[in-house]
Amino acid sequence: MAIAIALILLAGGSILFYFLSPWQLTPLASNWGAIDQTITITFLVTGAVFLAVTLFMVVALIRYRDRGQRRAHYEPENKRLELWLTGITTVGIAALLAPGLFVWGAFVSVPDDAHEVEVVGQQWHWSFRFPGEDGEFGRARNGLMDESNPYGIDPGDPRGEDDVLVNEPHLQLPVGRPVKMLLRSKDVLHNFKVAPFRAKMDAVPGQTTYFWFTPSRTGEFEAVCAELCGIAHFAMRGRVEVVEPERFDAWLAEQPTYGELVERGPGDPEAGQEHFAACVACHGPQGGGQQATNAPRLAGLDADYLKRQLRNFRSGARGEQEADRFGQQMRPFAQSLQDSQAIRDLAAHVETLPVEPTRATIVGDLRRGEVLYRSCASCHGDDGTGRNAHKAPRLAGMDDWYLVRQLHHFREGIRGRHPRDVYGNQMVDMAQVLVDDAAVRDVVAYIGTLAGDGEVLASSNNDTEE
Ligand code: HEC
Ligand code: HEC
Ligand SMILES: [Cu+2]
Repeated sequence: MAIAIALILLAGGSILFYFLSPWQLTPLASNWGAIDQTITITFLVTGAVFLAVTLFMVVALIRYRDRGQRRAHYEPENKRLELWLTGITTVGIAALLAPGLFVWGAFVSVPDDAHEVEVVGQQWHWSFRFPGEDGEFGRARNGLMDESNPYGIDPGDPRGEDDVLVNEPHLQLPVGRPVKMLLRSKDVLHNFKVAPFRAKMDAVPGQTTYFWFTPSRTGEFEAVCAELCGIAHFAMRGRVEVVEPERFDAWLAEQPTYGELVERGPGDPEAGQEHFAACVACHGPQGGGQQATNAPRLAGLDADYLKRQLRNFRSGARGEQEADRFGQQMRPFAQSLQDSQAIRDLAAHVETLPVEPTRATIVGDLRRGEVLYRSCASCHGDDGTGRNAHKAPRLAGMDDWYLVRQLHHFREGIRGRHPRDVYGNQMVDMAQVLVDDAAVRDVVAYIGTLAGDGEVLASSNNDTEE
């Protein structure tokens, strides 16, 4: 009897929870109301079956409970009952799946007036490409990808020349215009998903998959990677901003084309050296870092990362918060740089600076640090030299006091929480792995033993004993 009551409570509670729970679908922002209908049908069918099975168990428990003299009757075959059950199950499954097939058909039947966007997934971020003025994408192949050609665009294909590249996980789309999303992956399975659009699809290496939708209202929506298996897909956040068509056109015109990027090339280190004169007071003569001015080593940072930090400091995506005292000191110097040419030149100069060993100031448990560092290595590299493809900077050879400060800032959201700081956002998630101050010290002490060229430095002032 107790079990019968528990089952009734379970069934009633589940239904109440369905209606009263705060976790409902986000408001729809696309044309795919039909997906919501299929979700409702799924809930209705599975809910009805759940209720029927649970209530049948309750009835059986009460009606056939042990009353002394009764014996169970064994009945292995019952044609009528089996016919009934098979029939009802068939109808139920068909009701569950058939509407979905129609919706799926519509989901991949792209209307003729749709414009195109390519979504490129990689561990662990998104980038986007528009076909440019000719309305056609240039050929692209994963085999052609390298640091200077992250999309793998074929330089021999003239259609690629005007392709517009958005090399950050922030996409704008015009409201009310159907868009075909073409998905590619550089490495493993990813899944591009924007919940309010009710749209998602796997990106498969070596294939192009697609779906379409029409954004139905303006606003900012979070894009996530809905791939569960694998490492760190949860850190693949992006934003899709749906705007009025005029704003979209202006934004698109600001993005560089493939041809422009090829022409622009890297910065000029000699021009950069002149700009660098303004930085040495704090960052040291060779950009080696100075603890007295709280300014970290810059030598060893790759140009891409350095440029991004300077742009973030300029725009306030980094160093804006009041609690970020040191970031605030840095901001005016980033703002004093004239233009993006100055930033490119500076970055090119910093790449020429020598990387010398820093002095260890942090003591920690190296063995624990090594274990903790395993989850960092997938992005920052086993030897801590950083991986440009993952946008993860060099850590080996960087000032340990600075690394500790950054990890605290990431953990507390003082760095990386700004919506435009997309890669910093990733580190806010990753820094939660370091559960306390000791964990931060341990992992930084371990990073201190990485020479950055694959070798391990002898460490004298770190205690390996527990
Ligand atoms: C007044 C001192 C000061 C001057 C001058 C200065 N910086 Fe900084 N800079 C800092 C401080 C302090 C930080 C650390 C910010 C933090 O802890 O988040 C920093 C951080 C940085 C970073 C981030 C490094 C990283 O690993 O993320 C870069 C890049 C940088 N500075 C570049 C420059 C350049 C280029 C110049 C010259 C145009 C310059 N700085 C001038 C104080 C200064
Ligand atoms: C999913 C990839 C990923 C993982 C895993 C990861 N990081 Fe990062 N990390 C990044 C990226 C990307 C940045 C650059 C953020 C930016 O551009 O502002 C970064 C930046 C940092 C910085 C700032 C460096 C500087 O010069 O300011 C530190 C320190 C850092 N990571 C430490 C760690 C540690 C320690 C771990 C392991 C607990 C870790 N990261 C795991 C991607 C990752
Ligand atoms: Cu992913």
